[in-house]
Amino acid sequence: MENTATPTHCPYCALQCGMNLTPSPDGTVEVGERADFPVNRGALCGKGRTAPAVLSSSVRLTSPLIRSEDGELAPATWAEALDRIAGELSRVRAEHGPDAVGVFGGGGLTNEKAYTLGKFARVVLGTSQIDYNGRFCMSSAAAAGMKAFGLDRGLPFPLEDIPKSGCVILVGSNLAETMPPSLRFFNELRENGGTLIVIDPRRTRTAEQADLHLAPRPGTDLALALGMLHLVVAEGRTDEEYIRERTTGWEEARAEALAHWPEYVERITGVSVPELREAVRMFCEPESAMVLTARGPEQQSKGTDTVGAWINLCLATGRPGRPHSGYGCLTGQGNGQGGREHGQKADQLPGYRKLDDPEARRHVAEVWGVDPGSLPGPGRSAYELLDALGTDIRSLLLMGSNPVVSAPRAAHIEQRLRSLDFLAVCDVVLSETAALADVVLPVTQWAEETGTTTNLEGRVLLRRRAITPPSGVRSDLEVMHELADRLGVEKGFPTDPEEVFEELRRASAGGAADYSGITYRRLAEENGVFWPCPAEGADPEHPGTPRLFHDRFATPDGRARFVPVAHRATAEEPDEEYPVLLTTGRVVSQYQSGAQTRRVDELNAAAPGPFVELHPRLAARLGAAEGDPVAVVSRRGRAVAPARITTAIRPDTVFMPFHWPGEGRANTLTNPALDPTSRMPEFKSCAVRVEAVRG
Ligand SMILES: Nc1nc2c(c(=O)[nH]1)N[C@H]1C(S)=C(S)[C@@H](COP(=O)(O)OP(=O)(O)OC[C@H]3O[C@@H](n4cnc5c(=O)[nH]c(N)nc54)[C@H](O)[C@@H]3O)O[C@H]1N2
Ligand SMILES: Nc1nc2c(c(=O)[nH]1)N[C@H]1C(S)=C(S)[C@@H](COP(=O)(O)OP(=O)(O)OC[C@H]3O[C@@H](n4cnc5c(=O)[nH]c(N)nc54)[C@H](O)[C@@H]3O)O[C@H]1N2
Ligand code: SF4
Ligand SMILES: [Mo]
Repeated sequence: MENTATPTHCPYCALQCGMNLTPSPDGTVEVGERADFPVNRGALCGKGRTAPAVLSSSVRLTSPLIRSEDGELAPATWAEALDRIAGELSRVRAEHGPDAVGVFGGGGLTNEKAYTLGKFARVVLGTSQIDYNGRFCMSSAAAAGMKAFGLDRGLPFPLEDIPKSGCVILVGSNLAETMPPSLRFFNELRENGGTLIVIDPRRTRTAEQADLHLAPRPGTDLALALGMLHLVVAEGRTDEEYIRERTTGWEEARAEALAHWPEYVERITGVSVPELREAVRMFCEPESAMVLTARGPEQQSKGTDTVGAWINLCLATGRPGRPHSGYGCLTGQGNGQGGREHGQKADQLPGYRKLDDPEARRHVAEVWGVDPGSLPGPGRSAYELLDALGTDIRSLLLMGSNPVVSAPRAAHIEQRLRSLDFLAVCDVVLSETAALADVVLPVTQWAEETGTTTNLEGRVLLRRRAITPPSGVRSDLEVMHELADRLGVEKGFPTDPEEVFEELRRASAGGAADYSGITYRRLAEENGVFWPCPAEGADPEHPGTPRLFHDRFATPDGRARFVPVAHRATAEEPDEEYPVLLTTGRVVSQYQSGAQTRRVDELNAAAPGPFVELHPRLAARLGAAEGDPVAVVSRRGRAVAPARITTAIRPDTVFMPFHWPGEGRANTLTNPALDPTSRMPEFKSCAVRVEAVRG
């Protein structure tokens, strides 16, 4: 097996591009084109192409580390490290109760790992205090999708439907940088005569592809969507028959939209009435049209309502459930979709079941062989959990996230992590968060282990082991098996991913995200299967569900629900002291907290460090030239990075990527104000002051 090409998938983003991996005799791994996977047809971005560099990197962890008496992390044996973790977690639990032990997961973990982590927290630790970084990612879109459609699957259709649509509105997605191979679908859309509208405060590489680019002030997408809906009503462009047959709640939503006059919306957003009218015309005239949102409108303290407003626009014009039409969210992390379905979320059980639903508890408890009454209730959301570290949560087990760089108000979260009695981190490198741990466990990576992920289309995929891991590392599943064993639970934590998946199938059966008809064999043969895929006897096998909502929505009455929403301000509006808006995001050559991609020379050469993107007018006022260090100051802290001066950004806004720790850490500045429904922090806008740095 281990010297021929193995078909597998990229470790990074939610496209989950297919690739072939071939180990070379010199110990490196070659990435080959895998044309049979329809999402990327062989194309890869620079991150995917260079991903093997992290497998053999000199900074790869290959031995457990334990913090010694003198405060340094020193190599230790696996037995010492596991004993230490089990001992500390038991001690904290005995002294302070099970909820004093916290667990933090990640949307990059495979389905098998995410499932096992949720089960480990509830069955072995008995804690309610588990959540994960997906809360920082697409939780607002998930909450809005659940409200409107009764189901949250990022895209309700495959990406290949995009080129057949008449118009696509991309709201706050810079996919030319965040999912480069997906740009092909949008190029084909335009070749076919469809149009692309991009809504982003910056003229990004994605916006440059658009037929129409609207550049609202950060945090005002809710008003923008309401203004468009107002015009749809005023211009008689609603689909009355669809509204009558397939939806409920229109009257209230309509009334809210009518209260948002285009002129009022222009004042809030900075998008002119003629631009709004043009967007409405482009969206409404074709037979089919889509709205796709990403982090821009979602990472706001009103993200759920904002996505709700875009869904209302789609419903009023009769889009969801029709061919090449509807609303979708572009999920971000490698397993951002599957990672939110199988129980690492604070309020959730596998199969997208609710932890407070008695029937769900009964079903899952039976699969787990425990008493339903023994399962804890819902816990805190990610930011709230991190904020409680060192107070009532005394110890934390963390797997698949680097919050020292990626959490909002990061200096405070760093200090919370430092105040813990005990921190254990599983990672492949010594991330900034792992560097604070009492015990660090080195784990296997994507190419060294098998597992499934679910991409942004809801397509469940098989990632295959292609190479032998270095000696000294173990898989996350082995870690949980060993810890469960030491904590008195000998059964139920297998180390073989297929065995975990077989149990996940049963646990998810009958749930919204039903994987029971999916097997490793099918995934290998069919190149992925879309959920829901219930087991309907062996023959015929359920084909999976690439497209949702054709006949009915997943609500009790089968109708989609309009949600009445009204515009509101961001949690922190600019004032005299902090007159500028900061927004944050990504660049093409770094991934997330950078823990992995900052180890790759080629990527560092392309994106060496943080920067502050600002308009020439703002730069002139500061007297800052290109490359000069500028300080960005918010109520939470100060960050310094070189100026990058461009007319591509609004003069009232600055932008920073969040991939780096240290002086230029964007999250030193960000505001942890939470959306009341999704508990998503407001990464996309806070008030700042920009200062020149002299000398
Ligand atoms: N290269 C790279 N690719 C990635 C990742 C990465 O870190 N690096 N991460 C992956 C993950 S987990 C995710 S979640 C996705 C994220 O993918 P995207 O959502 O595309 O990424 P972002 O850069 O966070 O935000 C997108 C755009 O939102 C704009 N924006 C900022 N504020 C607002 C606003 O108020 N309204 C609107 N409409 N737009 C706004 C920003 O200017 C930015 O261009 O990318 C995935 N792919
Ligand atoms: N300002 C600002 N902040 C943001 C955002 C933003 O737009 N602006 N976006 C937010 C979003 S959308 C996201 S998704 C988060 C992401 O931010 P993080 O949660 O920090 O995500 P990563 O940097 O991917 O961290 C993953 C960590 O797990 C490790 N790892 C990788 N694979 C495995 C594995 O299989 N097992 C284990 N145990 N470890 C593994 C990696 O080495 C890395 O240290 O950041 C959020 N933070
Ligand atoms: S687009 Fe995403 S999945 Fe594809 S190669 Fe790049 S990082 Fe990997
Ligand atoms: Mo994300």
